[in-house]
Amino acid sequence: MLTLHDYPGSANCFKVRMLLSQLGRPYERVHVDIFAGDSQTDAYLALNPAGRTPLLVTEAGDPIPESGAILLYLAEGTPFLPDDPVDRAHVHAWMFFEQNLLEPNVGTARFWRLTGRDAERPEAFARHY
Ligand SMILES: N[C@@H](CCC(=O)N[C@@H](CS)C(=O)NCC(=O)O)C(=O)O
Repeated sequence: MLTLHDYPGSANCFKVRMLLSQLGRPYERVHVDIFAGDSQTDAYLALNPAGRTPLLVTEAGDPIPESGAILLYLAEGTPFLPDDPVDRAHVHAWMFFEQNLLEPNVGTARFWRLTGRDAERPEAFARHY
């Protein structure tokens, strides 16, 4: 079975959970408490040297870090990743846009709000361009 190493407040993890749900793929969810250091243990860093969530481990035991790489892996062979090169480029364009503009702004603010740390991070809620 697929295993998703996941932090609930993470927008990057949320994207992966959404696609798994859309695809109806069963998976085991492992809660990584990043504020308790779970993502910095030797065992976790052996799977993802960047020490970040999400991390997907395939049925064959291969670890895949980075939400975009995970989404592309899961979407392969499904209507979420079309074969036509232009259609596929549009999927990639949206994914780059999301990581460059949405994630650092909306995703980050969501993260600090959901983790109850928003008062410590006013810069995350300042106007961004
Ligand atoms: N580009 C990465 C970003 C991953 C990332 O920044 N994850 C955050 C949660 S949203 C994390 O695990 N932070 C823990 C830390 O920085 O120690 C992705 O899309 O997966």
